[in-house]
Formats: sequence, C-alpha cells, structure tokens
Amino acid sequence: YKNPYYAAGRSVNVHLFEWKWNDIADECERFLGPKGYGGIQISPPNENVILWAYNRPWWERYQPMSYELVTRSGDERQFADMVRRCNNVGVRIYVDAIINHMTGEPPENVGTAGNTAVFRDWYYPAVPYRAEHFNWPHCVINGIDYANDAWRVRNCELVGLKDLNQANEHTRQMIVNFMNKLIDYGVAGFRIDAAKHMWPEDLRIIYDRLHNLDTAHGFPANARPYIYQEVIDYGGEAISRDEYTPIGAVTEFRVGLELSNAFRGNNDLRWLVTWGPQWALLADSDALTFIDNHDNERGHGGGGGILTYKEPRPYKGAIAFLLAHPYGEPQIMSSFDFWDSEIGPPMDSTGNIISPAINSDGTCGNGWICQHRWRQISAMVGFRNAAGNTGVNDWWDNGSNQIAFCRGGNAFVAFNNNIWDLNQNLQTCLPAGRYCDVISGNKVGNSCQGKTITVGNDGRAQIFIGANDYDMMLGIHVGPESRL
Ligand code: AAO
Repeated sequence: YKNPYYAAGRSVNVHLFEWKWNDIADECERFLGPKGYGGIQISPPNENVILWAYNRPWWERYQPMSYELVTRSGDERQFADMVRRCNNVGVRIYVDAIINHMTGEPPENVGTAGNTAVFRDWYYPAVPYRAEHFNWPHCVINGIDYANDAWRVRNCELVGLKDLNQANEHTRQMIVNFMNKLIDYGVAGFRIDAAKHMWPEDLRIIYDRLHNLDTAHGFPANARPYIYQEVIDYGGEAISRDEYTPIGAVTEFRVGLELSNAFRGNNDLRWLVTWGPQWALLADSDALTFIDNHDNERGHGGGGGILTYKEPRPYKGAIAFLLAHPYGEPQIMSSFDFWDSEIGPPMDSTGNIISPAINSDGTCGNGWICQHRWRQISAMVGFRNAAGNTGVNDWWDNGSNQIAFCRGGNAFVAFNNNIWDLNQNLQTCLPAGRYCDVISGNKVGNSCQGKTITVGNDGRAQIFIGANDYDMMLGIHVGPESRL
C-alpha cells in the first residue's frame, strides 16, 4: 500500500482542493501531464450535506450523507471521465476518503445528491446505515483525550461527527464497496481522512478487501492501491503514527513544521544536511510529505506556524527543498484564496463552484491560487523527475543559511537564506555545458529568461544568489527544460 504507482518518470502529488472534475481533467491535459506531475488528491467525491447556514463552507464536504458520487465537484459520469482522461496523460487520481464518520447534526438536511437522513436516529437510508453501525455508547472527543486516551479518540465522535464502527461487518462492507467502486473507475489510491480515529486492525481488514488497481487504466498487474493515512502526530499523543505504518503510508506533519521553521529563518539551513529519519521523521517509504495542507493552511487541526501561499518567498523555498531532496513522497497544496478560515471555494449565488480562469502568463484567476502553476514550483517537479532515484551528494554549506547539493550526476540545487549574497564556485556534478536556472526563468529556444549557469569540465560552476533576488534558490539539471 506504499507505492503510488506513478507513471514512469513522474513524481509529486498535488491537492487540487475543491476543484471540479471537468476542470481537473482539463488541467491534466493542458498542464499537469506536460509538466510531469505524478498525481492529484481530489476533494471527497461522495455526497455531503449542503450547509447554506454557513454559506457553503469548504468543510461541508467532510460530512458525508451517502456514498453516491455527486458533489459540487461533479457527478459520477464526470468523475469517471476525469479519471480516464488524467490516466491517459499519465496523471494518477487519489481520493480523499471520509470513512470514519457521517455528518454531525447540522441545521439542514439535504445532501448534494438530494438524499436526506434522520440525524437523531443515526439513520442514513441512502447507504444504508442505522444506529447499530455506529460506535456506542455515544461520546464526543475532548481536547485532553488526544494526549491521554486512545480508546476515546477512536470510539468517540470527532467534533460531533457521527462515528462509524469499522468493526461492524455491514459498515466495513459499505466502505469497501465504496472504495472498490472508485478503484474500478481507475483511481490509484486514497488519503484516509481521520485515520487516527479508527482502529488499525479494522483498517487493515478494509484495505485487504480492496481490489487491485485496474490494468485497463495502465497499472501493472497485482498493484495494490496507494494508501496514505491522515495521522497528526507531533509527539506527545496517546496515538502514534507508528501504529499505522504497518498498514500503509502516513502523513508526516513534522515535515511542514520543521521546514517552515527553517525557511522562516528560525533554524539554520545547514542542519538540513541530515534531513530525513535523523530528524525523528518517519522512514522514507512510510512518509507522505508536505509543507501545508487544507487544514493547517487556515488554522484548522491545530499546528500553527506553517508556511502558506500568503508568505510566498519562504514558502517557495521550503517547497523547493521538499522537492529537491529525495526524502519522502511529496505533496503540493493548491489553494483558493481565503480571508477567513471557514469560507468555501469561489462560487456563484446558487452555490456552483466558479472554475479557475487561466491567465495569459499561466497563473490562475477567479480566486484560485494554483500554487502548482507557480513557475518555481512546477519547475521543481521537473527537477525531481530529472533527479530520479539518485541520492544526495556533494553537500556544501557556509556554516549558516547557504546550502547546495547534487542529486547524483543529474541535478544541482542551491539555497541562500542569509541576508548576504551567495557567490561561490561550487561542484554541480553535472556534465560540462550551459544550463538554465529553472527557478529564475524558463528556457526559451536556445537561451534562458533567467540565470544561465556554465558548468566546466570539472563539474564546477560559479553560483550566485543575491540576498535580494526574487527567489532564494537556484536549480539546474540534465532535463530538456534546463540543459542548453
Ligand atoms: C465542522 C465544524 C465543527 C462541528 C462539526 C460537526 O467546524 O464546529 O462540530 O462540523 O458539525 C473539517 C473541519 C472541521 C469540520 C469538519 C466537518 O476541519 O472544522 O467540523 O470538517 O465538517 C483532528 C483530527 C483530524 C482532522 C482535524 C481537523 O485528528 O483527523 O482534527 N482532520 C481531518 C480533515 C478535516 C476534517 C476532518 C478530519 C473531519 O483534514 O478537514 O474536518 O472529516 C490535536 C490532535 C489532532 C486533531 C487536532 C484538532 O492536535 O493531535 O489529531 O486533529 O488536535 O484540533 C497542537 C495542539 C494539538 C493538535 C496539534 C496538531 O499541538 O495542541 O491539540 O497542534 O494539530
């Protein structure tokens, strides 16, 4: 369950938060495929309760009414079409699976597929679930339980959301049917929402009943779905991330905390020479890594101090390091603009999501941030693909906040987070020749819009990153986007 089964030569998963299925299919064909992205995490595809009382917040999608594939992102036909079109251009789809719970007791009672429920009876006829399919006795998780009481975290309700009992055979089978239907449409795996609120032994039974990935969609025979489980564990919790690594990959929240801290200037970049498990991070193959996610970019789920699109310079630096370094399976956040933590995606007066506009310079409009289209970020996807499965070698640092390293003989990256210039003759490990820095501009024809780097026969080059340069990093590699 720990192999994302990216198509050959691809890497990096992007969370297209609240995007519509038709727009995702277009984005696969016009941008993500050509740029080398490996996959997309989509918003939950199954029916959720509609919450006009809160002006359609983004979080209504985390309150399931049924497993019918109808949401603001699109219907079942559009879902199937998206998966097919993305797989055709080599981009995989990972589903955010909400299997811990159903709705809370919201003030409204119609779902995005038109179904209703009887909340006070724990009755969801469209699944169907009845009271016997939930955990009893009824209780709600208190903040203090996270530190003290694993049983309550798993058997009581998360913020009042009706807590399914995954030890119940009917409940398990409804979840398995839902997930298998998605696999048969061609998805490559799942984010397991709120995994720490479910017992690992119950999850294992569910995972083991899932179908293999569909060979008709380009997956190899006997491939198991990629599973990454949302377990927030900064230490000091009753439930550990290590309880979930035997059954799948786990979201490594400490990565975003540590890299945000370092790229904000609160920890010298030189210490990153040991980046990986030595920083008390999960083993490489267990870790889904990211700077920000849809919760902590807006202060949900605790864990403040995370860099987001609102602080672009250090954010781009942290993401560039995340993608340049071989540790973990990285994921990029792609946001809509928000000014309060509850507001939903751009929408019209009837609640329909407004599609992102694509500006002539390739950025997005209509309120969408589209970090995945920022040149510095998509260029680092190309960098990671060119680096392939090489390790880190020829590390250099100035004893402070200037660092550089090679990825085998394929790629070279440097960072300057000091308030003085980086101006050094450094080993790049690349074949002699001229290269475009993919951070400061694109290669156009036979010249660079940004910096041009000349590598000598000894692999060395003069590297300059001014303290006041627009970005704090520089990257060159053997791929066609960089080599002249
Ligand atoms: C909404 C309303 C609620 C209402 C509810 C039901 O906001 O007021 O009661 O409906 O009617 C999302 C939103 C929720 C929303 C929900 C349903 O974020 O606001 O509730 O949809 O619409 C925990 C879970 C983790 C979860 C996270 C938000 O463990 O799984 O809370 N994330 C996922 C999704 C998320 C979604 C759900 C789950 C539900 O990504 O978008 O909710 O489907 C500790 C624990 C963490 C815990 C946090 C919560 O950590 O370790 O496990 O996360 O607390 O606060 C510091 C803190 C420490 C904290 C730590 C790390 O160290 O001291 O307490 O940071 O965050």
